[in-house]
Amino acid sequence: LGGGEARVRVERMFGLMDRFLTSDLISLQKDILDHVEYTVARSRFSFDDFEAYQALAHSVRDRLIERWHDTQIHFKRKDPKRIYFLSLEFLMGRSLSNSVINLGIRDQYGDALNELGFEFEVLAEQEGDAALGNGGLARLSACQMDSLATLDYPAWGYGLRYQYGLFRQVILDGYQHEQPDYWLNFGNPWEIERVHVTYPVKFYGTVEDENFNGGKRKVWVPGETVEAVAYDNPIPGYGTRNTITLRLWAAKPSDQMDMESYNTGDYINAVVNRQRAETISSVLYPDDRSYQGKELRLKQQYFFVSASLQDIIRRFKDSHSNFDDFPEKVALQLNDTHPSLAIAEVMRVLVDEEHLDWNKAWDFVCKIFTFTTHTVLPEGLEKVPVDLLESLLPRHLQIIYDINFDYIEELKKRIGLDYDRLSRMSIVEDGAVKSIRMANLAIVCSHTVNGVSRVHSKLLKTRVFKDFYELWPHKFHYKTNGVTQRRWIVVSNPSLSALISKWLGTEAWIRDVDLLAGLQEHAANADLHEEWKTVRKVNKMRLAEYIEAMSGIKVSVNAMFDVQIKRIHEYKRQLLNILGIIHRYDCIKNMEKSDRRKVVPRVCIIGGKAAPGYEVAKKIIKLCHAVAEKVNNDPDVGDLLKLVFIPDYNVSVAELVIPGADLSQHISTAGNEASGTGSMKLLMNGSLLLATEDGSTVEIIEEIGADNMFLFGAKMHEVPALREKGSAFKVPLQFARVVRMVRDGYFGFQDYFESLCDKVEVGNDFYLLGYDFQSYLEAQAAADKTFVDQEKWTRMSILSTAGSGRFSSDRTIEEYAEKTWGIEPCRCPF
Ligand code: B1N
Repeated sequence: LGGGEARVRVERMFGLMDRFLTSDLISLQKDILDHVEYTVARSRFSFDDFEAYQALAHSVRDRLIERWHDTQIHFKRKDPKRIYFLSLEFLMGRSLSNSVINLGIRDQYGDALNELGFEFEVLAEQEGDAALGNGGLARLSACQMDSLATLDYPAWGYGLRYQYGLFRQVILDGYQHEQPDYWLNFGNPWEIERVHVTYPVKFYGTVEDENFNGGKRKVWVPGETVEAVAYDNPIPGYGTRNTITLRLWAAKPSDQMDMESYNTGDYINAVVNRQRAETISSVLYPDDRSYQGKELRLKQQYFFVSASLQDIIRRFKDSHSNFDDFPEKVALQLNDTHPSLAIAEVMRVLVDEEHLDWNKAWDFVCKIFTFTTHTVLPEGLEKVPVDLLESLLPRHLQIIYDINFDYIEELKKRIGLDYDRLSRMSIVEDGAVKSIRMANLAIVCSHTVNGVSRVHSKLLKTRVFKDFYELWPHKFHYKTNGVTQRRWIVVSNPSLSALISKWLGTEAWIRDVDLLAGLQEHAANADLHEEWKTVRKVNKMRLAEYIEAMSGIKVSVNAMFDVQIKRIHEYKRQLLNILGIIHRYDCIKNMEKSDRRKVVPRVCIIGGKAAPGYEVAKKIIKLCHAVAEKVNNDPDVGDLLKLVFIPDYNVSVAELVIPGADLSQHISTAGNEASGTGSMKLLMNGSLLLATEDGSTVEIIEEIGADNMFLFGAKMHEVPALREKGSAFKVPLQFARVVRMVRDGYFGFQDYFESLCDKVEVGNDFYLLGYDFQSYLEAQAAADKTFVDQEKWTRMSILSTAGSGRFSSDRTIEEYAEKTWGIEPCRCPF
């Protein structure tokens, strides 16, 4: 084109593009209806709630995309140091409400829909959860993405786009059954498929020597190639234009796959075989503890790590002609050990493909990796069998061996020939099954190792990673977890949110959560008390409706709603809760009728999934149902006690349950919960905590005071000795009695529960239910007593919210940014 013609075209284009989508009533309505017609392809005169939701979601997505483009262009122009957050799990839940709130157009959408005859809340209910994770670790990643966006950090999240998220829990006759969560069935408006952002990921094959520059070098000749396709999920910040990327990878067959079979003419089989590639990203492993050394899991780990690193290095090379600035521009965060193959992969790419000198590459690795561990138990740490790694990733195994060799030589210089210690600290474990200790690899190669709460970090230093701490004390830190107040107050509890803003006189706490402390001065104000109680009651009514719709059980909102919601684990002690409920039931049954008036009515709510192969956890679920069956149908009990199991606990169920909880239980055996984040969400929402001094509860106590909650149980330092003692301490009679009731078949299913009862018998009671039972009952009694005094309860509730500021993921992320990653905000101009 001639110069003039080109200019006219460009001007014409800019003329058309020089506007952003506006969010006035008419524009929103027009956009929604356009999406009904052109995206969902329904007539604008005839569409249902789900179709309306889809259209609404697409109109929000358009607005997200604008900001997201601007942010990416801004990042590119500024070229700041970037943080890449690698995690195998993200538990995002729903996106609609969160997005419009962060974009600041929730009310506009509400009004626009009302005029069209729809209610925002009703349409929001149409959305399914994105459940690409198991529990706390995965939801933490999601909260941290929200904070990274809100605080304007140049961040990318990388993970896997599983086709099947965490299984759906269905309860039949009180037993858990698992059903696949094929969440993409109805499309996903919150992602953008990037058909052109694909990378080949290679597996298997051999390592060969190749002549190079007069010497030899190693080259990996892979045996199988799979294609990774990017799906981008824009993550909007609140009160900022910044919208960052969560990039999830899906596996697709590669054109390079099975060329051999095509050549030999076996066309049909070759096509069928191609489909196998997709299994890599097909399903999330539903077990959040035990590591089974399965090939598919390892393939998932390498698949997402390899694709992410190709993407990261490509982005770096786009604006840099050599690697000199690599550590100044790139920070790689390992969310637990799951992505730690990234270490070997960076070495391989830099040395084998970019031909950097080994020592230089190693120097980079040591500067860019940071590692956060979420585990307490040494047996929870991942170990990959060498045979498996050798067959799947032969070059990576060699690299890990080479790293280990250099490291052990260095170690010998530092600590001498203490072979026991050397072997404990080695990355390679020589045992019956020779394996790679992924945590050791991550610690050796990361410049910072973070725990997720102060006591967790202490356990890491004194027990789990003691040897490493003594060698490199400077590496060990902690960043106490946090949760985002945007989702956990503003989205899930709008009436509390409005109340807080009213009494603080500002909405600024939504970005600056420390301002919540301002509620303290009103904690005794009678007007606030009234409003606080009203909000809480309305939330309880909403929860009561849900309970009735789901289980047919009618509950009274005047009762105390006592909630325990989290994955089912022995160490989290849902069993202690159930045995406590049996005791309460037993007391009601045995008391004089006239005394029953004094009982504080309770609705005990338990929710959570058991890993499909975790028999004990599944028995706990069944026991809960068996006890509920008896208690809920006993006319002697009536409204004094109800037990409800909420099936299929997930993020959106949490959003409903948490605002309605009066009391919440966080009762793990001290020293077992690395942090715990559910407690923080409940605390923010004004629930009182009944808890052991474990994980982050210890820090919650510092913020709100021990007298503002109900604490009980053995302390962390007492637990090891108590376990040693075994049968030497006395178990209270009430405990023996409730266990006997279960054992004797009082709730039926005698044979089935026998092994569960064995687990808490004297001498066998690893999680110390018997030891803690007495003080547990006392804490429960204290909660009852306080509940009767509604003024005191309400004050404590207000002080819980007021004291929750420290547990925002904004604080966590700021600490990571400043102290661990060395990154700075990069705010997109409005
Ligand atoms: O991570 C949370 C903590 O608040 C919890 O205390 C902790 O239990 C949890 C393997 C895990 N630790 N380890 C896992 C998840 C998935 C998996 O495949 C382990 N999750 C935790 C956030 O720090």
